[in-house]
Amino acid sequence: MSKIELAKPTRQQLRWQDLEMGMFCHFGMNTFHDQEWGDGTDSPDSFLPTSLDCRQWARTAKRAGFKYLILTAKHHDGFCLWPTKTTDYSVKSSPWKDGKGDVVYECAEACRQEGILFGIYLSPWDRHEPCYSDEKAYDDFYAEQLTELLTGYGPLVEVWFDGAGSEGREYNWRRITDLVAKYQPDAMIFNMGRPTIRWVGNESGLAPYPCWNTATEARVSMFTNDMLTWLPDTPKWVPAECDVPIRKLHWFWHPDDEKSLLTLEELMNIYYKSVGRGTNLLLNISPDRRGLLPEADVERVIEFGDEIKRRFSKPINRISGEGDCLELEISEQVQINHAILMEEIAEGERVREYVLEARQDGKWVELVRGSAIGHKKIDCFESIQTDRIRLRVVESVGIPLLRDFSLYCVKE
Ligand code: FUL
Repeated sequence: MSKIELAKPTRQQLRWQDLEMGMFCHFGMNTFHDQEWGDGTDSPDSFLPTSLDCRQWARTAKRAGFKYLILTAKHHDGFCLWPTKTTDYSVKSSPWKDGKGDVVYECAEACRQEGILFGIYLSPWDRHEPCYSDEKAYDDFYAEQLTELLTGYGPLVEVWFDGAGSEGREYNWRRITDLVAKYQPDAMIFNMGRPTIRWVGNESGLAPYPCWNTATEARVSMFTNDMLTWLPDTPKWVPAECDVPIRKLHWFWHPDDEKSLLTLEELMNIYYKSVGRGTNLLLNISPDRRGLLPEADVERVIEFGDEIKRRFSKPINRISGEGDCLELEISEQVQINHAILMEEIAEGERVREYVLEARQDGKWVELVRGSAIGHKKIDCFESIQTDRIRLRVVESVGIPLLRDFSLYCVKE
């Protein structure tokens, strides 16, 4: 039999995929100006959170079941949340803590104390920095900023490179991603240069189905022709991350904006279509002008975390195993309406098509037919009474290896 060459994740990608849920925090100059994309002219004088508490951000993230938090160290306006040596346009020039504060440090520390992982977003597009128009000079500037962040704040789980505003611009991606590999070899690289994880393609938090870990989008979704020449460096295994703000279309905090808060139902729909389709979910919750996550958002996101737990923390039964057919027997007749499937992805994504069936009146009844399983697939179907259910893999590459096959009965 010929050996099967399947794409496989790295140890770091495996760890990251197991995290499943991250919290994004957009905070900075925009927070104080009721805007999403500052043009880089707002005065540092306006950066004055009155009671900033990163512990509250990290505590909320942890309480709601998030395993990592990513902070916008610098957004497109160029204002830096850490006292960088590269520019005066930072917290150093603000009245907050008399210019002696460091939001990145406080946030990294808070995450460590709460036991969640920390990552950073550093916008390549910089609307403030005068040297931005000089590609070579700005590459140096950006590399220095990135090095400060990669070396000064402990282990990072992810570095988020945003493509917005950079259409047509050529950065030295090899140099940039080499820095991440050198200083933070365990960090995921989001979507640029030599990405190890990819953008799902929308900001609604919704993955298509199937969403294969080996999709080729990451190799073609870049912004310049030059970057295309780097794309062969993209590994074959590139899992997707779904990002979405908890307040519709708003990444930064805005006054009187509670009406745009997503409902619990909308969040659950996002969960089923992101984590439930094998991707990570990165949900944005923005601190307000106090430097705190607003009470309404905190309440909603905790409700969200609790609802996930309510639905999926107590399986009726579960097994793991290998082969084309895995059967779960239950000692009595029960109602079920959900199944969770997880492949042992360390050995590649093997299942290509499957059917879930339940035994009823001596016959097997089809409940769901699917293609990808990958890290996780959550299937929801009409409630059925049964004591036997099976997963039949119709098509696979190599022997299917299931890490988890579990059943649930979710009550309204
Ligand atoms: C986009 C940005 O332009 C938004 O402001 C936000 O940062 C989002 C996550 O990515 O591309």
